[in-house]
Formats: sequence, C-alpha cells, structure tokens
Amino acid sequence: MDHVTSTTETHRMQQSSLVAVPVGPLIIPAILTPTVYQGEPVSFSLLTSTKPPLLSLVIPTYNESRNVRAIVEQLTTLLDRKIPGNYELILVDDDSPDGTWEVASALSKACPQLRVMRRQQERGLSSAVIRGWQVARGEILGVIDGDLQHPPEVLLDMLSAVRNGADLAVASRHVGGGGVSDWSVVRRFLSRGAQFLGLLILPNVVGRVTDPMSGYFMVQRYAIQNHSLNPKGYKILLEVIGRGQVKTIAEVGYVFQERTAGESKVTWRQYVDYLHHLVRLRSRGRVARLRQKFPLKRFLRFGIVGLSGVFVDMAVLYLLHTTLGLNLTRSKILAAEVAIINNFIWNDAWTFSDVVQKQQGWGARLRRFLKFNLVCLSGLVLNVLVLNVIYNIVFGQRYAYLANLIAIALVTLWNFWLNLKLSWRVTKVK
Ligand SMILES: Nc1nc2c(ncn2[C@@H]2O[C@H](COP(=O)(O)OP(=O)(O)OP(=O)(O)O)[C@@H](O)[C@H]2O)c(=O)[nH]1
Ligand SMILES: [Mg+2]
Repeated sequence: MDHVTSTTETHRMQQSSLVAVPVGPLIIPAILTPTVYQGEPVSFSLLTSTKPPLLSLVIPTYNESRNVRAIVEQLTTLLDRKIPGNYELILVDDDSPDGTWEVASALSKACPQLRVMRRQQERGLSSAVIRGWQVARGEILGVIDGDLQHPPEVLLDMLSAVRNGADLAVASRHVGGGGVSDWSVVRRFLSRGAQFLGLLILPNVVGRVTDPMSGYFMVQRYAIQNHSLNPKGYKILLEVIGRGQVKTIAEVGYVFQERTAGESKVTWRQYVDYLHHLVRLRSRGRVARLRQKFPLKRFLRFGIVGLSGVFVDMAVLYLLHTTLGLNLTRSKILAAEVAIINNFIWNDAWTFSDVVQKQQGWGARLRRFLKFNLVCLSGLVLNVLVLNVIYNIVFGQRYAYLANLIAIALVTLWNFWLNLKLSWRVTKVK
C-alpha cells in the first residue's frame, strides 16, 4: 500500500515539474509571453539563472527511454564545458508508451538545464519541435534527435557559425566530413530520390542546402519568430527555410550514426507526408497573392446577388407581361431595370459595403448607380456577342443553352471586374 502511495506521489511530482504544452497556432514568439500557454505560465524555477540562455535545444522523442540518459549526459558534458549556464535542453515527448518523459523528468531533478514536456493531445516530430521552441527562452533555437544518431560535438561548430552571423546552421551529411555510417543501398536511394524530387517541386527551398533532409540544425530566433508555421511529417528544416526569413546559411559536415538502442519511427507515411509538405510549401504565398489579386469572397457575394436578380427579373416579367398584359419587349426592359436596381442595392449594402464606407453621400451613391447601369448594359451586349460566337463558330450551331451558360459565366466575371474597377473603385488619393 505504501509502495502504491509513493509511486502515485512520485508520478504527481513528476507531472507538476513538467513544462506546460503550448496550445493554439504554431508561432514562435519574439519574446516569451505567458499567453501562449494553457492555464498557468511556464515555470522557470528549475533553471539556475533567470537570465535567458543563449541556446535552447529541443530534443523530440518517442520511445527513446533507452537513449535519454546517454543523450542528456553527452549534451550537458559538452555544453557545460563550452557555454556553462547559458543553455537549456527541452525534451518534447509525445507521451511515449515506454515512459521516456518519466525517465527524462527524473533526470531533470539533478539537471536543472533539462526541461521536459509531455504532449498528450498532439503528435508528430515537426510540431513537437515547434512546441518546444515556443517555450524556449534562448535567442538561438536548435534541434537534435534523441536517439544518439546526431553526434553532439557538431553542435559547437553550428553554434559558432550562428554566433558569427549565420541565420541558420545545418548539420549536413553531404559536405566535407559528412556521411552516413551504414545505410543500405535502398535507404540511400530513397533519401537521394526524395532530395531530387524536392529540387523539382521546391527548388528555392530544397536547393539552398546540401542536406535538406537534415533534422539537426540551429536557427536564430529572429529568423522564424512571428511566422505561422505549418509543418507536416519529419522535415522541419524545410518549414524553417520555406517560411522563415533565412538569409545566410552555414553548413557543417557530420556522420549520421547507427542506432544502438530503440527503434526507428520512419515508415512510408513519412515519404507521403514529405511530398504533401513540399506541395503545401510550394503553394504558400501564391494562394495569398492570388487572393489579393482575385477577391474570391467578394466575387461569391456578387454571384449570389446576381442570382437574386434573375428571380426578380422573372417575377417582374411575369407580373408585367402575363398578369398585366404589357408587350414582351417593354416588360423585359422594365424587368431588367428592376433587377439592376435590386442588384445595385444588395451589392452596395453587402458585396462592397467596406468600399461604400469611404464613399458616403447620395451624390456618390448616384454615381455608383449610373456606372453600375452602364456596366450591366455593356454586359448585355457582350452576352449577346459571346453567345453568338460560341454557338455559331465554336459549337457549329449546336448546344445553344450550353453556349448561353458559358456566356453568362464570362459576362459575370466581366461585370464583376468592371464594377470592381469602376463603380466601387477605391481611390488611394483623396
Ligand atoms: N515527439 C516526437 N518525437 C518523435 C516522433 N517521431 C520521431 N520522433 C523522434 O525524432 C527523432 C528522429 O526520429 P527517428 O525515427 O529516429 O528518425 P530518423 O533518425 O530520421 O531515422 P532512423 O535513421 O531510421 O532512426 C528521434 O529522437 C525520435 O524519437 C514523434 O511523433 N513525436
Ligand atoms: Mg533516428
């Protein structure tokens, strides 16, 4: 019974010494703000000094209980010699079934530089690294595998490269002094194949380093702070280069060691994630630029208003022609004008409401209305023209309704664009 109580007590104490897991977007703050944490702010009482350390090194782990002690010992021995009291190690464990976080938490009692985060809600190597950096206090942020495959001495070369002005220092297997110890031909082929594919899909990012697959690097906080990161899979370095402000990159050779304990977590899933990540990074910025150029939300509203105009047009035509017996052409002209008025009111109040805020007054409204009428008239002429061209020339006098549908789609775009540029134009100069 006593034993049970003391085990529970140890567990509770270990839980309370853990670093709280940040929630929300994967954004690294410029300075540490408590708002990124769920509940209470992170406690730094475990650290010996209150001064922020120079280097924050994240160690992502999953089922590495057999490696944890050795990696922490190797890192502290090395860094205590070089930058004593000026670094922190942040081990981010995804609630490993082998209790990696518990082993690490126990170690942190005797090693105040070691902080341990146990994630229970999120999974994945890349997001683990970012969550670790989010609680980091150092100006230089780094990452190293927790399985002893990354030789720790290389950290010192990377550190001096970054301190000498590089925004990013990458440990590379493909520069002088680098290599892989005992990889099979298949693994070498897959690794190089992935790099080649990356060069094709994302040359501006992948082509900037000799080893884009490296998971061992250091980056200046300023280069990635306040950028919304959105990684997928294992390749966190691509995310840093792709979304950060990385101007100068240094590379340091290293030999990727063989695993001696624990198991690799690499599966085919990582290759699929890698491809997905490349495509996502490729489209970054472009989507935003496209949105800026083409205001999709406005266009959708414009389309909905246009559709409402069709119903108004039909209803008025029915009322004038069928119910009141007015001649068809006159009824149609009146119906079209009522629809135009309907569309104008809705576009003014909804589609372009933000622009209207800057163009108040009845005079301005009347000018917008007249321009809208003109644009609609030009649209009508264009509609007839396009319909004739498509029906007679493109389709060889067939598919009249399909031709009309295409004409309507084109004219809607035309109307939208002209109205955007003319009727609801925003002028920067007063
Ligand atoms: N927190 C966290 N860490 C992970 C996850 N997957 C892998 N890791 C850790 O990330 C590091 C690299 O993972 P490995 O599976 O060794 O991948 P690798 O070194 O590229 O490949 P191998 O040579 O096959 O070992 C190790 O420290 C893992 O424990 C994960 O989902 N979450
Ligand atoms: Mg490994």
